[in-house]
Amino acid sequence: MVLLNPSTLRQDFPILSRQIHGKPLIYFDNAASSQKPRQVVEAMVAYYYQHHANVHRGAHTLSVEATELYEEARRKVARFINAPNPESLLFTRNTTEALNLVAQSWGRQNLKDGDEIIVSEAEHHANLIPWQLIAERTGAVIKAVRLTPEQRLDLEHCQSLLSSRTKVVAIAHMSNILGVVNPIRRFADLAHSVGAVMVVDGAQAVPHLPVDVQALGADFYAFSGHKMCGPTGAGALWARAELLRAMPPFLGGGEMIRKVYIDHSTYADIPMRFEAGTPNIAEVIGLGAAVDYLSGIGMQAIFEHDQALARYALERLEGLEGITLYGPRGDDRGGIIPFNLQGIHPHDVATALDSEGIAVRAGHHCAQPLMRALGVQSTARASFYFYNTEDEVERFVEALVKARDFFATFA
Ligand code: C6P
Repeated sequence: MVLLNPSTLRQDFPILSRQIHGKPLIYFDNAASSQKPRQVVEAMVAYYYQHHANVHRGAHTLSVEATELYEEARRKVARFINAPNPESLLFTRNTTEALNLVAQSWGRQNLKDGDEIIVSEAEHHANLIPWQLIAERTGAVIKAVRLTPEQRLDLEHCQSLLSSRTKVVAIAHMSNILGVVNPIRRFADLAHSVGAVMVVDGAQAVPHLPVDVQALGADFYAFSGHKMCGPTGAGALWARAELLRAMPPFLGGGEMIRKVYIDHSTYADIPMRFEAGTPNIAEVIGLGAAVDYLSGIGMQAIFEHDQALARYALERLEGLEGITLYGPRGDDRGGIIPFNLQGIHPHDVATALDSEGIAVRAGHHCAQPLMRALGVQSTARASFYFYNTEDEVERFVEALVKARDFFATFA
């Protein structure tokens, strides 16, 4: 059962009325980036037309207004993930920058030779390469939690990797490929049992399900605005305030200081210590509007809608000859469907779907270790959001059948 009424919501998204190759657009690439409603674009336009000035710098009215809009967005985004206070919500460009901030700033101060960082083999490169970079500098070692045969993360394997050397457990809340929502609370309890910090890559979770960073037991939680109806260029890192207060700056420059001398400086308190330079003011305000928009729909309703579409798509696709579907089945599965059609390169599948107006992603999805674990080089991937419909899934299935039959003529 699909719970939301996409036809009303779709009116907020002008791009969804576009035609692609003469066919109505079906946008199934939401895991890469979501579309933007008018409300978000209008909030940014209103800011530029009426309030633009630099923030935290001027005594003049426009600067005060811009600062208030920027800080109001911080309060909104913090509330959205149930952060206990807004100061520990830092704005970054995206999840990637947020995770690099944690690895470089916290990691440089807290990791040493022989320490261990636990990730999983399903991580996006954004939650792997920052750890490799800091491991190279500090001598820390990276270990990976493997998948169970059902393609869930193996908690028992994670437990077996833990020791007094474990300093970080860094796991995605929701996989960008397998679509599974990982049991972060259980990973956090494991991490804390050996005194490690729990770092969560929330890039796919915050846009699609209710997130409560306190209930999850996260120490650091990173996400991107552009996957949750916000603009590109605005993301966030939430962290426990005491961890942030003990961390050195990530970037240096204006606004992050208290006193500056030629050869040394003292630094501002959080959040400013981690927001050097002029921030993406309009984008942050747009992210605040996105949070209002999503809250108006309801995150539980969005998750159930995504899940209902995924169940429907899986039912329809299961019977399709030549298809391989990846990811576990169950209530922990969100709206992401990775698949391959036998004998057809995923890029050819994506191109064939594009000719029918359907946007999906194909490739390794920035998760090469996971591709290796699945025994493939790449997959195609359809990913849903609250504005997608069962009719669109139906057209997608028809287009896949057409593509499969077309390529079969060359086999
Ligand atoms: N995944 C996808 O098509 P950025 O690029 O920093 O906004 O997000 C990085 C990122 C981190 N973690 C996960 C789980 C992600 O899915 C992503 C982005 C997109 O799957 C683009 S590669």
